[in-house]
Amino acid sequence: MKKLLLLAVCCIAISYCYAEDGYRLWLRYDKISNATIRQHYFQRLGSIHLPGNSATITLVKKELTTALSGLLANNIQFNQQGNFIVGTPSHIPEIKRYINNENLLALGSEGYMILAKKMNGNPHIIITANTDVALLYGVFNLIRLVQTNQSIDQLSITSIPKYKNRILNHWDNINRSVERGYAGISIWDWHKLPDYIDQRYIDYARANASIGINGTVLTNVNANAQFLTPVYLKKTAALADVFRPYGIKVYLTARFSAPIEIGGLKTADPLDADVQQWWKNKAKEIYQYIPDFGGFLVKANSEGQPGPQNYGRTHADGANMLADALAPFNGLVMWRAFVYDVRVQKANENFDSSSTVDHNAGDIASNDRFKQAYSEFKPLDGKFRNNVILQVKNGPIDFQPREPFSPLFGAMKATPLMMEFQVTQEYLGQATHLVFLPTLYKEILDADTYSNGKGSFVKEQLNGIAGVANIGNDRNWTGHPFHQSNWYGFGRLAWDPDLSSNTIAAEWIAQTFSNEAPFISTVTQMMLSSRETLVNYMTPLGLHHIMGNGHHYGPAPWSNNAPRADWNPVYYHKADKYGIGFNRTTSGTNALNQYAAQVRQQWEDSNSCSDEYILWFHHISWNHKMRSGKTLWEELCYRYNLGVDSVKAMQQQWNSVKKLVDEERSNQVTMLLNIQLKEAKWWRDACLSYFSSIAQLPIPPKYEQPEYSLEYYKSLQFPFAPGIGGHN
Ligand code: GCW
Repeated sequence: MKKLLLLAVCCIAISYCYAEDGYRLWLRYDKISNATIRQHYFQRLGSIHLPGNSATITLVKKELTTALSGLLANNIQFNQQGNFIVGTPSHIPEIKRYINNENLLALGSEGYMILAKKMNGNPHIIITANTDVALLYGVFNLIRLVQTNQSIDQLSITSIPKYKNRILNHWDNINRSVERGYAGISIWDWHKLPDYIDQRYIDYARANASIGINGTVLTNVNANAQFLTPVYLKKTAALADVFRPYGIKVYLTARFSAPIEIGGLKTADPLDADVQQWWKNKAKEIYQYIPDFGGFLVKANSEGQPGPQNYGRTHADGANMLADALAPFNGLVMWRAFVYDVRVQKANENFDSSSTVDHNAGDIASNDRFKQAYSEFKPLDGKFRNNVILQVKNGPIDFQPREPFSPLFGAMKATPLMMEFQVTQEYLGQATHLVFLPTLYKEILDADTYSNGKGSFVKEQLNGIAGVANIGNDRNWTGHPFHQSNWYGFGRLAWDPDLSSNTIAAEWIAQTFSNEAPFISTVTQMMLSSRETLVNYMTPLGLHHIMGNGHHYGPAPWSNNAPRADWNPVYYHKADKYGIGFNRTTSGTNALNQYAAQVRQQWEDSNSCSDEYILWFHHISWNHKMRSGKTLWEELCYRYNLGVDSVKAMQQQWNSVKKLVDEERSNQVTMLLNIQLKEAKWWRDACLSYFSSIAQLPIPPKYEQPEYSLEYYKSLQFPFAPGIGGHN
């Protein structure tokens, strides 16, 4: 009996250890099944020369040991004769005999080279760089090549990040809730910090370093001034200590009214000498705790957050005050351009109407939130200190499934810009929809602003990229196993925006699931088409912002009772008996005028504007002839149904290959795809029922008809949907 019990315990323990719970992300180092391949890698990589003893070199050694001994199932050795050489030229001066000095200098502080070279007649693999952190990046690249079974015999890689700032933004609150987070609570356990260092912090840093992310904003942009008090600075310092050897800097969000809330001042006016001094002292204090503190991210005068406009000052006044405080320590201010009219905001009960509002937003008169960011920031171009970077969301409204690029890209010629993407899927199915976001990111990065003639791509106008994280304390970090690919893809594109979505998907699949070719090709197809599929069943043809109010979960195109007009779906689709869409041409709000002439031309005529953007810019009749020859109404019905059918196709694809992966994740994805199909139908049926009632046109009988009445869809309530903010 005892023996049996022991056996049972062992079995449970073994199955627990080997269950694929997703915690390892893409850093899975299981034995490569093919012995010949293993042997080949072992000959090249099994004996390593890795001099140095910095904290980072110690990590490099540990990562190489875990990765290679796992993948190659053999004992790795470190010795000076090793034919796998990892080191900076200062550690290994011999490297300079093989690599030209100019090429080495061009690597800067983060770039690296991986080369297969004959040294003294023998084949060697060399990873070199100018800093230890860059060596770590190179080592992760090499590990990826092994994980994905690539040949390493002819390696000649030079990799330098395109952007200096590659940063995750956590919208994590002090009570561990995560605004727009769908993967559990925050991984930052503020209560137990600074004394308790969760293993997650280390694995978080490893994962980020493996894809080149070099900064993290720990706290929500809807900020809490408490994070700037000594108690919390000590906690942040403990995290900074963990992240430092991985090349990751920490940043905090700065609440603009902190001088009042924690400093005892009467004002937070950026031109007030006491306020300026308060921030200078605060910066000095922060750098005593965290000598390499990255700086502040600020949301000001947006959605109820305080800011310089409360005192009749401009965004530049506010940003420059913080920049001056951080400048002596080389800190950066990332000032967000996600703003919309305070005058409208006065109608919102959450807004502090006692504050003085005197701001010059320019032509918001025609009442189009699309125009707000440009109207406020364009006049300030060139007025920011050089340690300020403007962080602009990818589109003019708010992380919708499809948006045109923000007109600020290309327009701010004298101000450094940073892209803000959302990795968390606030508007893209939240916790349960499989959507691969790199295709969305690339659509924006590759868009041509024509700001300096043809070929002025968005990606060429950036100094950094930020991604709103989708990470929580769920065992697998992101909830949906496929949402890991968006964290991964975000990091890879922040390093190299020229990578293709296909490459990113395929390498992620191989590292995360399986190297089997049929699995990779089928799942790559699922991922690459997933975003267009979602656009079709949620917001086809340029519809936007038609989701439920507050929680943003599910469809609510009928919704019209929010305290601000521009929080209501009806404001965005403007459906009426005649037609649908937002006229942003010269006969409408003229938002198109914020773009360069060539971009404007591309979209200003409803007969030539592409289907993707047509309802972003035009209010057109239900009978409008689309490119396909269908009427707009027919096209809308077709797209919604295409979206649903495409989810069914994804299910079939998954079913055809799921046996090639572990049961645990295979079942999770199957269940999630079932939810996705259910919700895709919900979106289709609710939206088409509603638009059909406005257009007074029936859904063609060839399509599946809505399962429930419009009243039923309208009646659905989700008071406990996850991710709602306001608990900061
Ligand atoms: O999309 C909206 C979100 C808010 C968020 C805001 C922002 C952090 O619904 O939750 O607040 O954007 O980006 O500031």
